[in-house]
Amino acid sequence: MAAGKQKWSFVVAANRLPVRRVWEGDTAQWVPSPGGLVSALRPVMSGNPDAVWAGWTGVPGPGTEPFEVDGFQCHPVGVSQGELQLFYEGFSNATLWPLFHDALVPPEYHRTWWDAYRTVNQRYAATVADLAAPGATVWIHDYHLLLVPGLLRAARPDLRIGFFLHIPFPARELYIRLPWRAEIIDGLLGADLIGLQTPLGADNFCRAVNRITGAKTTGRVIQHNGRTSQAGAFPIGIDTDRIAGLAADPAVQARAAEIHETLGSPRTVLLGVDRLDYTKGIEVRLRAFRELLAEGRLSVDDCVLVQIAEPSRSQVTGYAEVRREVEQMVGDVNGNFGVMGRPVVHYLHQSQPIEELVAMYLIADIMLVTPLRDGMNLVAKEYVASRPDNTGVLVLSEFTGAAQELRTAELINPHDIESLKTAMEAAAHRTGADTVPAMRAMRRVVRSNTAQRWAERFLARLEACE
Ligand code: GDG
Repeated sequence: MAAGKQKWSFVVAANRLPVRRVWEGDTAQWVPSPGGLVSALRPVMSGNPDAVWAGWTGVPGPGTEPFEVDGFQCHPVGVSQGELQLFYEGFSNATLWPLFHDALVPPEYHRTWWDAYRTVNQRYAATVADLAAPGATVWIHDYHLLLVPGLLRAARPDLRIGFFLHIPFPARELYIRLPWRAEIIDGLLGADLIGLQTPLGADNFCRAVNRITGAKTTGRVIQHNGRTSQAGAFPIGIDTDRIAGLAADPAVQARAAEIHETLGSPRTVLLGVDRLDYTKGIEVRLRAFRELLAEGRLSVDDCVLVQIAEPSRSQVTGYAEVRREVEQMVGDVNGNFGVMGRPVVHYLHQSQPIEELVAMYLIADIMLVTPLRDGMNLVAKEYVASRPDNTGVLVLSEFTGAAQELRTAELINPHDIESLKTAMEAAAHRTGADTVPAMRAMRRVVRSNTAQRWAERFLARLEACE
């Protein structure tokens, strides 16, 4: 059978395929993308002759022929340059992303963006409808594809459809600002199971459904239009073995020692690792650090802050501004407190290989995870998984999904700078041994809820849906 005509009993749809294009000289090849979703789905997808992944390649243009990478069957969905601006940068990242993150920047509502969003969602739904075998299981991911479950249900009532939202679902009062709130709820209710990162996300979703459709929801079971859907909390994990394996790798440990020396072998290393995004609270931690230095509560003689800010969505409203703000603050701290040849903040606006990130996790005495809002935050979990000696302090925002699980972190409210400063100062004065019980408890959590377990739990619940 030609690959394009094959029908599959398990179909995943996400904005991006699980691969990225890597160039070596003039030749390009596809390699598996790093990241939680790819690791989570590897056991059920890689080498499975009945599973296919539909998504965009990352290169604008029409969909190309299906291909295989590392055992993943990939079915490209085309997204044009114009759609990229309206559907991806526009509706997905300048309407839904800010609205679902508590409107930290004002969401923009444009009918042309919505039209493109609907068109691209229709294309995904048609692609999946064509790929799925009778009675197949389909798992759709994230805020780019909120309409797909409903469109797919209309075309293929025989399918078992799951949906997982990686970002928060906002409070009903915020959600109802969306001009297309009813269409989106209808889209999601095409799924048998709607997974959210946290119980709060699941409850917010049910309240929005109730307000918009009048549907009865009992214990997160929703009856609507003669169908039953369920919502549930499925906190995502990381590939713990992979991260722990890197942390135990002698080459990564040697690199960690090298970085520590390059930084001037400070007594305390504070670290932030984030996509450069206004939700991540990067400027909040820099401000707290600056004030602690100014007040003499931390000293440049023994403290260094490293901030990795992976470039992200530079074309989208709000991102250039947060970059300017962060970089201004880095310049300000270094200008005021740095010593010749020894900056106090080391800032990299560059993507780093995962080995380099783990080397940094290994030398970080204090990990700063201070988002104003975050669905989960995998960096917090990666840090914990990279601490085999059970030391280190995780300063963690209450407004992350991870805070629901990592209860022994130093939980802070990023809007309350004094509480953040107190937590950072206290962390800097703790000895390694003091930090062991809290870290050990977090390591148990991260080990028990891996990305693979998350996928198993979601899929088991989906299979159990009536
Ligand atoms: C969304 C939700 C949810 C970061 N910099 C580099 C790099 N990273 C990797 C980290 C981590 C991942 O990217 C970031 O994951 P987060 O969870 O922290 O954040 P989002 O990208 O916003 O992810 C979030 C997640 O989906 C999963 O459901 O937790 O709430 O917003 O794995 O290590 N990786 C590499 N170089 C970098 O410079 N290789």
